[in-house]
Amino acid sequence: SILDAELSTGYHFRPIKNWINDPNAPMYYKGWYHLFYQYNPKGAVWGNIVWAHSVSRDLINWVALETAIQPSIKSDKYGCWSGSATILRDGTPAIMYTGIDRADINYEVQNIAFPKNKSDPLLREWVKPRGNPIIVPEGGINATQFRDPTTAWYADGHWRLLIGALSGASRGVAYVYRSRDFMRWTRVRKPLHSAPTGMWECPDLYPVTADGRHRHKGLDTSVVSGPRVKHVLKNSLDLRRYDYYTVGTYDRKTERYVPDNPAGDEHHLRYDYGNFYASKTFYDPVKRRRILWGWANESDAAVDDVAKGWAGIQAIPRKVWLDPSGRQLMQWPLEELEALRGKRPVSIKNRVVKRGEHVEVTGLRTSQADVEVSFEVASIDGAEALDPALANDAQKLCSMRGAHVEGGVGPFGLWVLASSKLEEKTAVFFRVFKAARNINSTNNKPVVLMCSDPTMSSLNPNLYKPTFAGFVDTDIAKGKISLRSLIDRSVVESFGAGGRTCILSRVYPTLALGKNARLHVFNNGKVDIKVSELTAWEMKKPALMNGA
Ligand code: DQQ
Repeated sequence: SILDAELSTGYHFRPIKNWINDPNAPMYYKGWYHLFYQYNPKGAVWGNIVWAHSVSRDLINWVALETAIQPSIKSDKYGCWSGSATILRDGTPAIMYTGIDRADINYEVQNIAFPKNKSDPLLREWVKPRGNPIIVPEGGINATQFRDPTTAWYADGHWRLLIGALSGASRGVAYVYRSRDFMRWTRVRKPLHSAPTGMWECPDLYPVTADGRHRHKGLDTSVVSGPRVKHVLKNSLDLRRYDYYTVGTYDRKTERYVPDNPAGDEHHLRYDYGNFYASKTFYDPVKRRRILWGWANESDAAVDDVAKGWAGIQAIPRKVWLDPSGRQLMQWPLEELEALRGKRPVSIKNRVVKRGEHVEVTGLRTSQADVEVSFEVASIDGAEALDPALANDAQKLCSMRGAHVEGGVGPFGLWVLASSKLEEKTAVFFRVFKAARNINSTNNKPVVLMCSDPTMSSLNPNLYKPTFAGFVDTDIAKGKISLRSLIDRSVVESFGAGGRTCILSRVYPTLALGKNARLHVFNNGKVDIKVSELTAWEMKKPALMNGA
């Protein structure tokens, strides 16, 4: 229907039809970026999983190729689940993935595949050598919760990789496997790390540098030590459906990982506080950066997905690096995306937004837009007190104090995908609390909350409209905070404070579509705020955007 077309994302990667989920084996090879992903060739719901494959020269325009990996051997007969690519020392890319080899239960084994023709930069055809599966669950491992091999790293004559698992009823585990030849793998007895969080899907372990001068540079996964090298361990929590990470130290002698913050596993730093799951990074040798891909599911009803014929998108690929504080990562949409910005941005400068006021940004279409705004807060004296019981529960705090609940300093931010009479609008905003003790702060720093509140996003009553929120580790007492939102019809992907806190929401307006979608700056706090600068660009569609 017309409505479906109006909700189809334009510059976020998505399939033309059918279901997609996890990004798999992202890599760069001979001039091309490769993205594989979990795909159901038969419908818009999860099932019949194969690896679809698209390639790009610029990470913006994508060309769909034929299915790369599909059930064809005994050890992947019932599904080709998630996995990763490793570029071997002679330049050959290898893919390791989880195969399901039984019809009755999800019995999980790990398989390997190689390109049929290494000189084809598009890597169209993949072959599964004899000897698969190459890793099977043994030694008491729960075979139904044993999947998603990572990119391997090489040191001291050995390759290592991780496999996500569940131990007992509730312990998430990342097992280390080692190999000399990439074919015969042995498990290291003690896992790399574990925590009482439930199953760890799609683990990811990679180095980052704390060296101030090279901070933005990514490191190849095999860089395991060196001056100021830290590691990030990310896990996808099956129970809670989000990706969390810690920053810590990896010791290749003991094959253990220790988070810097002893409470790290409970503190739940997240890549994204919204709809973002089963993500994976890779090292881009061309621009020497680490790139993060993540899947955003639909949040309409499954019947709507079947009706519109497709479900699932990939978030805009993000560059990730370590914040100078060393406490967390920073994320920013790849600079390549800026090529899609229209030629005539609209901008606003030094505009005070008073208590209860909202200012419409006119002069462009904002159903597909990129908006960057910096706010100034003259004083935080009028900030609300933070209820200590909610001091570490951003989501609850935001669901109780949504965009319409007047505060002291904030809520202020953007209404995106707003209808002309504002019956529909998605609020992306900040709310400032008086200095208090919370995840990011000792008593002497004001607490900043970032929210994405979709409760008013649609008049359609049959939608899941969760409020998403995270705290922002920034010093608002300095008086400034920035926000960037990528709006793409049914996606609002936002980056707070230069990429310290990110939130992706899926929304399904019924009125705020196409040219009827409006953009406003709002302030529902008691204290005036100032938009020091806002720039909004219409976003063009990439010339080629082909999922399968
Ligand atoms: N999706 C894959 C699994 C993975 C899960 C199956 C995460 O390999 O654990 O489609 O979304």
